[in-house]
Amino acid sequence: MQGRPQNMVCVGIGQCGVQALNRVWYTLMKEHDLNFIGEMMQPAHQENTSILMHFQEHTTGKYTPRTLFIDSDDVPIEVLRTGKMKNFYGMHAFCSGGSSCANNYARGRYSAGRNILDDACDKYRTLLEDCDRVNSVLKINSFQGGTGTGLSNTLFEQAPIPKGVNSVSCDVVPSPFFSTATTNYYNVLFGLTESYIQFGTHFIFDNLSLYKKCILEDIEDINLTHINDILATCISGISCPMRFCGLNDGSNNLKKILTNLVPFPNLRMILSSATRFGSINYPVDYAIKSVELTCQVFKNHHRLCTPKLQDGTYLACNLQFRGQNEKSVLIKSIQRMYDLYEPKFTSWIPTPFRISTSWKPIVFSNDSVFKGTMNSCIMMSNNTIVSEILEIYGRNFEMLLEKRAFVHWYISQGMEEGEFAQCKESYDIISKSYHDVITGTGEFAINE
Ligand SMILES: Nc1nc2c(ncn2[C@@H]2O[C@H](COP(=O)(O)OP(=O)(O)OP(=O)(O)O)[C@@H](O)[C@H]2O)c(=O)[nH]1
Ligand SMILES: [Mg+2]
Repeated sequence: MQGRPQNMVCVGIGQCGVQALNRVWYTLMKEHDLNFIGEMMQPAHQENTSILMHFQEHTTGKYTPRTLFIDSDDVPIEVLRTGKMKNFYGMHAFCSGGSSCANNYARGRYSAGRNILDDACDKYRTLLEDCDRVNSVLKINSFQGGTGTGLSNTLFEQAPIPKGVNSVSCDVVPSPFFSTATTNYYNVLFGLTESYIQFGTHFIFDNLSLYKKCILEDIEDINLTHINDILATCISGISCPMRFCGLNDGSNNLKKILTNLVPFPNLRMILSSATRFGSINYPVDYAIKSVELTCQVFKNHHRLCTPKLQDGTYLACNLQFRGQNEKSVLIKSIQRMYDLYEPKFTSWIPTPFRISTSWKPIVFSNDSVFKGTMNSCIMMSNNTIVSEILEIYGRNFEMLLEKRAFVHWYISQGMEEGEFAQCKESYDIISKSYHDVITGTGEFAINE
């Protein structure tokens, strides 16, 4: 990284957002060789200013994360406030209230969430002001509870992302086949439609796929920390090519990655797949051939979100190689993968691949079951198969709404009934964009 370093601010909202972001910081701490009080362990080894992307440097020589953890419920925040990382974060990194939003978007937007909104806005604005050159805002939340959806939407409405700043929303969405709450489908539609206006790109994950990925990595007694470690690797990986650039990749920046992934403004949901986290059964120093790595990441079972990518059409694809990989071989690897698997790519984007490399292999904190590997690959792709889950969410929302099931809980927190229909209308526009690109109709019609 050259010149003035660019800064990224990370915000976790709701229990899922808070816990997943915590694991992201474990990863970043390890990547930048910091200890639990934010001191660099071997300063001589830190050869550039890349650390300033995620950390603020103090005259004492310590580094504090540019981050904010927000939850209307005090419990997940209290765990961090009193835990191992308490001195790492500092007290201004936390914002919590007295009660959860009980899986109700309206509580996050209009009632319980409001109690901590001012504090959250102030702390978020201060974070931005403390940046030397803010380049991006990244938020993590689940689209299932009331805080991650309702409070998140209000926060970024009150304190919008500054103009020109990249915005990435990392969303844990409900699996279409397994749900942890009956009101999920209201929350996901309300959360997504507003967040779509506020954030430029949405990276979509779901816990069922992450769970299956843990099984594939031979993890036993899988829990949320394992799932969050996989999430954390992918999320911290978004800024990795900028912090640990590959050969000839000095000009890597987030804008380039996002620009290449989003061909039309409404098609901005990104699906990820990843391979090789280094579970117990693999020797840590075993590097597999780049061609094998590239082929693996295109297989359905390495995806981190429910839709099967091979059933859809890829619009664009960013392959991020980490660790020991040689760029000249990577291009041949993609060609080989193409010949073997023939993934469907749209014909009207002639060069759909973007490769980014990072010399830093993926690492995990010492307490993780994952051990890291010599080389790995994360694929971020824009694929029309997203329409499959969008349709399921839309249908489930309609089914609930037809009977007005659970609606009274939302109304009792200050929501107007008309907001349900408005939300569905906005949602249908997003959903239709994906449908149109598949069928070649609407604004994507070729011969209209
Ligand atoms: N990946 C992951 N998912 C989580 C975690 N904690 C909760 N979830 C999932 O997130 C969904 C519920 O969202 P939460 O984040 O708990 O909800 P919230 O935003 O706190 O909202 P309220 O609790 O309703 O105020 C459920 O599907 C959980 O399984 C976590 O640490 N990691
Ligand atoms: Mg909660």
